[in-house]
Amino acid sequence: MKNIIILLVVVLVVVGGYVYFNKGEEKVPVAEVVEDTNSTIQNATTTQNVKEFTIVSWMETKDGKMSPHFSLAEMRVKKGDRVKISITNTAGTHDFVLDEFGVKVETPLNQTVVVEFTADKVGTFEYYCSKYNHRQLGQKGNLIVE
Ligand SMILES: [Cu+2]
Repeated sequence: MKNIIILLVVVLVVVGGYVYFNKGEEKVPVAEVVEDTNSTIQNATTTQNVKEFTIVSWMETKDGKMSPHFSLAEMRVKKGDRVKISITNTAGTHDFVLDEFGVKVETPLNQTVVVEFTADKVGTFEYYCSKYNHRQLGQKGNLIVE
């Protein structure tokens, strides 16, 4: 009789623990996957490095002269890397163009636009702003794929 009671208690603890554990597990939110500079994307066929860059574009006026800028003059990656660029326009009218990789995005004021592509060819490629004469005024930089 004593043994049966002990057995019942054990069963209750085990079942109770199991139910409690499952309940607890349901409450845990699914973790978001955050990629950092050196993380990798694993897919069915390849493992790809992700290179992340952050660029600010803005406009200054000095002595009545417009001076448009990108905050980054150079980005260096390896062939095959997945390139992720976040562009934030903090002043003026700008876009972001990288012809060789088919990138051309508007960058509305005070918004962050993310472009993503695979650097599938080696070389030095100029990115620039195509608004007005910004490119000629120096709003450009180089993506170097090694
Ligand atoms: Cu511009």
